[in-house]
Amino acid sequence: MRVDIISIFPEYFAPLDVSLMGKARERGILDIHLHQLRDWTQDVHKTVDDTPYGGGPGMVMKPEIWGAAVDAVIGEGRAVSGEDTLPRLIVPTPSGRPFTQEVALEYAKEPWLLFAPARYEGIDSRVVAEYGARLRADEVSIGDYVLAGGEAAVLVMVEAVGRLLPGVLGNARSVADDSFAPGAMANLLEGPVYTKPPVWRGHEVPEVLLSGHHGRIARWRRDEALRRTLERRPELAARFDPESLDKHDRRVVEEFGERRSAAAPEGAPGAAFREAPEDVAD
Ligand code: JAH
Repeated sequence: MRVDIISIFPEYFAPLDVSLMGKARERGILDIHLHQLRDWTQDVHKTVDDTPYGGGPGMVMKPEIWGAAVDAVIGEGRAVSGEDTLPRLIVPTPSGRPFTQEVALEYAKEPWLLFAPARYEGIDSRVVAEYGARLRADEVSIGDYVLAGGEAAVLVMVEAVGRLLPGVLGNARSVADDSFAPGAMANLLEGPVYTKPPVWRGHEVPEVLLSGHHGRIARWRRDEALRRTLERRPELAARFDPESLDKHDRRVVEEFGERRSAAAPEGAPGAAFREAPEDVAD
């Protein structure tokens, strides 16, 4: 996969030389091209921003600079990747569509991604309007918080997508077992994990994991994943597909609900939030 990143801080992406992403690049699975946005400015000050129309605080990134940069990168890549190849354009912004494991899987199928992280108050909205009509352009959010710029969000997305590319993870570790992966793990958090020693500072590893009984271990892990999801992410648990819950799963969900109602009566603070999972688990 080819990945281009246009930023006023290309040095921000040094972490992509490290660990799994560094290996993927050495192996040629991930071909990352960094570009300095200021290379496409025309003035001595290399200005990339201007005051917002309509007033208000902060500065907005100028459309002409981004237009020249994106055009140049598209032209450069087409020469390499083939005449009719266009990248998927991805612009991180807190007002974007949520970036999820599903989106990561979709991006992992693309031959070419072009990331455009902004600084200041963002990029003039006509840039996404322009490229949205010429290629697929997505404004995406990695979570409900505001960063100082889109670069950190690009690092997150490149890592989430990069680890899904064939040959990046060893065969031993399947992405199908990830939390949020479609199928058996859809909407399920992973449960607790342990390694040696069997007792550490008085904390024991759950006995079932030492039993060697693979069936019981798999069942215990699924119970823990269900309970943890109900506890920490009731809005995910509310989307458990009843079809994907077996009899034992349904009992785990039911018992969790009973313990909850016993601990705090209906109407207690937070009751609505807590009881969301019961809507579908019945
Ligand atoms: C902040 C440009 N979803 C996280 C996220 C993504 C991008 C930005 N902030 C948060 C951001 C300032 C300028 C983008």
